[in-house]
Amino acid sequence: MHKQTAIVLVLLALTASPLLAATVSIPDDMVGVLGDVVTTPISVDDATGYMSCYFKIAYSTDLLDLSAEDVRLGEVISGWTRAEPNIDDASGIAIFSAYSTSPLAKGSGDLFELDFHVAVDAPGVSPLTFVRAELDDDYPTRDGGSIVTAARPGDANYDGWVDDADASILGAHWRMLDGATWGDGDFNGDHQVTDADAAILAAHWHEGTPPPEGSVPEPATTALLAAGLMSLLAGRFGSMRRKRAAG
Ligand SMILES: [Ca+2]
Ligand SMILES: [Ca+2]
Repeated sequence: MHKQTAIVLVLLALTASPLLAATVSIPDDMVGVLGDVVTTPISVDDATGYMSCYFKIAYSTDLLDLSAEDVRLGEVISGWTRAEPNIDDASGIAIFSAYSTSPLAKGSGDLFELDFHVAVDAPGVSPLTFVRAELDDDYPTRDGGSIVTAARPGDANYDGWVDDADASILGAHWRMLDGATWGDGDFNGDHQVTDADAAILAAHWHEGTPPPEGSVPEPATTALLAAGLMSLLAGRFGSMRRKRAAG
């Protein structure tokens, strides 16, 4: 093949190929506290030039509840018109969309934010997946095989029971000051494992349902760890009191 012919063929192929598709995504592995709200962003890497978006997502209604007013426009499309969401509470399907009369000048960030209400007393895991996603007439790449875990405060290992196993996890990540997750012992979502998280764990000590026989720890270990946790907290609050008294 002549070099010129090859170049022409490559140019033709490039002209015929569609623009690189945008990617829409749901964060991986979110944790919602029982009885609380877990806000789920639906983000896009680049929706520049688009004038509408449409989403259909699936979730478990055993764990998560969503109403029309819980579907909010994200900052990327804050000026758009939101169509009334269609939420099927029986099957756990939510359909929502928005549109504008002018194309997006810049389009990276959150398109929507969904405020899921987590069940009060049903620890477990819900899938959260895209069934369909459209930007105008395009089908963006979908990055969202996500799950939402409904967890009891302090339950770092998600077994539905707050005990020394969770205290050990928290202890192992003690003073982790960056990038901490729920599974490390960060129960207040500040990405750090500190006394604030230890206080949450202590406040929910032995809440939930103990795991089946055989995985229950030795009482002595439990008492020892609980005592350690309490003295740690007492030390912390004691020093705060001393500082106040001194000042
Ligand atoms: Ca646990
Ligand atoms: Ca924390």
